[in-house]
Amino acid sequence: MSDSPHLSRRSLFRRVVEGLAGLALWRQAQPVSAQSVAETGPLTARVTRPYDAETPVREFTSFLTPAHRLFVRSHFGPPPQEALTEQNWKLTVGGLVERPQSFALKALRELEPVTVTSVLQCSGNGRAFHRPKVPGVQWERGAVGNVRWTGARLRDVLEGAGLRGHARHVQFQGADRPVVSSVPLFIRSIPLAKALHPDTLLAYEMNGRPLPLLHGAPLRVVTPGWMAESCVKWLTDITVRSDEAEGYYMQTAYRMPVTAIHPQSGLPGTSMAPVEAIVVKSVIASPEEGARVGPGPVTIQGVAWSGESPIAGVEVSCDDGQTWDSARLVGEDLPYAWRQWQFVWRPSQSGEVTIHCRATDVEGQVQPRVSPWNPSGFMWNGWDHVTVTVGR
Ligand SMILES: Nc1nc2c(c(=O)[nH]1)N[C@H]1C(S)=C(S)[C@@H](COP(=O)(O)O)O[C@H]1N2
Ligand SMILES: [Mo]
Repeated sequence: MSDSPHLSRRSLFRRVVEGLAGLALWRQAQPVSAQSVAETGPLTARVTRPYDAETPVREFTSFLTPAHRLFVRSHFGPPPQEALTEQNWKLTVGGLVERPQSFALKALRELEPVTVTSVLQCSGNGRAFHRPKVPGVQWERGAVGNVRWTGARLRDVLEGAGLRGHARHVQFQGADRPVVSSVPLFIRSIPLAKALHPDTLLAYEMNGRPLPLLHGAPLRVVTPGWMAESCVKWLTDITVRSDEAEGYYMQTAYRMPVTAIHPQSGLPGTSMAPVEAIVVKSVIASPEEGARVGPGPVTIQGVAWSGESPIAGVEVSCDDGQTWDSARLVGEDLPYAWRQWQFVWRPSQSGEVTIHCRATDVEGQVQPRVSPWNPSGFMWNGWDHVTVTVGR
């Protein structure tokens, strides 16, 4: 494919350009100059320290999201570089295993490599659209991307260490640390079934190149089809446990009410479950909000995804959801990846028009007009829309 020798000149050039852009982003991501990324970078910054930034949706006209265009999110920012060098970094596997062990990156690269293309999406993507408003990073539509990950199977590492009988959850910790030591570490766990799934990876590459620092170099967890909070970056410790990880980031944060709740009712007695699978969702990448289009045919395009379930269809409405037309699903169709779609619209009148889209997956889940409200503003998947002006 892109590694074919016939393309080598062009792809080499592209790699150099992307590499430089990545390097610039990586350098600017150091706390001192995060501000300049906010002003000049290809992403829209939401928080500058640590650097949290989302992808402008016009980038979602391509199947893969390049590393330097992928949204960036972390609680404390990347660890110091020294912690991640070849000499200093290692992965430790312990807890309920027969043979606790540690790995250099080279040893992990010697295990059978697996490549999986999957959506990475922050649970807070779309938080800005919940009403009443919810505090937290005000992500709009771009805290998501589609990436080709390569790494070792987590299962191969766990089986190599030998699971003990009461192993039920697998806990992850990275090398990043809060500025103040009283703040809890970002520690997460996933149930054993997901950890042993052959598509769950310890990834060292994205889109065919080593992970950049901002995205978790040298190693991160990738749980295809699940929300990005399980995808722990700068991974250093795997601990097999009989129960879920303790601490704020597993027991308090990233949990959702199991039943719908009313914003005023509060939470007493509501049972809360960890966010896991991604829910069905689509966005319009083109035309952009506020664009002038037509008056001839207009190609509306975007992407749709639904965690562990394939997309069955995407529909478009130009009359506020009264009538819907089916879009055409195009491009690559891979499990866990997003699906591109297109619809050729022939506007019947000029002036302002709001275009909506909604996706359905093969399980029959349909993107709702508005997502259920929840106190952390997670998992927004309401119909997407852009308002355009038809005419000259
Ligand atoms: N070590 C570590 N891993 C982490 C986080 C973090 O703060 N520390 N943040 C998580 C969250 S909230 C998200 S949305 C994703 C973002 O991944 P990205 O920056 O590669 O897009 O990383 C996850 N992994
Ligand atoms: Mo997130």
